[in-house]
Formats: sequence, structure tokens, C-alpha cells
Amino acid sequence: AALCKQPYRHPAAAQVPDHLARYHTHAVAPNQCCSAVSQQISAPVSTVWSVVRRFDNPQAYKHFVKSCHVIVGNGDVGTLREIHVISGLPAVCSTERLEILDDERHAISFSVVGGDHRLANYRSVTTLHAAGNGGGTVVVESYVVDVPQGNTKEETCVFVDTIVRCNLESLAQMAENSAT
Ligand code: A9S
Repeated sequence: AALCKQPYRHPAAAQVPDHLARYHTHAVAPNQCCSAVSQQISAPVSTVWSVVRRFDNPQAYKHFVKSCHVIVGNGDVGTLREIHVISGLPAVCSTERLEILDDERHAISFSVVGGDHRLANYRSVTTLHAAGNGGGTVVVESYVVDVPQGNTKEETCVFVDTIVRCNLESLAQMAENSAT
């Protein structure tokens, strides 16, 4: 438990360049779990960023999102959105706050502040950087979340990793098929 309180970076986020490392270093409480997923995309950072930075339009690539309404704000830090999700998930809606929008470093973060679902205190950070081999983008998304009553850390991470991986695969498809 003492170890869990230390700032933690998941191995999948170890590959990020120095200027992004702090974004993927999370404080993790004993009742929380933390993980990260990375995705290679054959499209320029600018193309991928133009999709990812739109806090008002997550449904562009997140297929679990049925609709999204901005409650307050105009896309700056502090903006609140409410998303409704497709059926078949143990969730109805989620209220989310934009925590970081860094257009220079290509980092965005939101936290879950309410809603009808089981992922209390979810917070994620998504960063983009150019792939070393030229042309492409590496997306890294890390998160911290409370482990729900009746679940283990492992189960929680498997569930969330699956959603995040789906989102990033869909993002890759979108960016790779776009003209720019
Ligand atoms: O939206 C994201 O970027 C990531 C996740 C893990 C979203 C999870 C979710 O929106 C559901 C897909 C509805 C699943 C929330 C907040 C709770 C869920 O149970």
C-alpha cells in the first residue's frame, strides 16, 4: 500500500519523451488502479491532434459515446461535458471536466466528476508525439480510477484498458483514412 502512494508511471508510458513524462506520472491511492495503453498511428501528429483536442466531440472516435453536450465552458480547461453512452455497457452517462489542454506539447486530460456508471474518480491523460521512424504518431493514454466495490484491480484495468484500446484503434483508423 505504501508503494501505491508513490507517483507511478506504467511501463506503456515509459516510452514518452521527457517533455511528456510528468503527464503520465500519477498519484495512485491504495483503492485505485492505474494503467496505460499506447497506439502507433500512420498519420502526422497535427492530424491526430486535431481530432483528440476536441473535448466537445469525443464521439468522433469513441464509439461508446452516443452523444455529448457541453454543460459549461468553451473548450478551455474547466469545460464540463456530459456524455451518454450506447447500450450494453454498465453505464448511462458521465460528466467530465477538461483538466489539461496543451496545444504545444499535445497533451489532453479529463476527469470524471459525476454520472451513472462505476468508474468513480476516473482521470486520463492522452499525449501525442512523433514516432522515431518519421511521419507517424505515437499516442499514449494513461489513467487512474477507483476500483469499484466487488471488483479487483486486475478486473478494473482489463475493463478500462479494453475501452481505451478500442478508442485508440478507432482514432488510428480515422486519422489514417483522412486526407491530411
Ligand atoms: O472515455 C474515455 O476516454 C475512457 C473511458 C474508460 C470511458 C469510460 C466510460 O465512459 C464508459 C465507456 C461509459 C464505461 C465511463 C466513464 C464508464 C464506463 O463504465
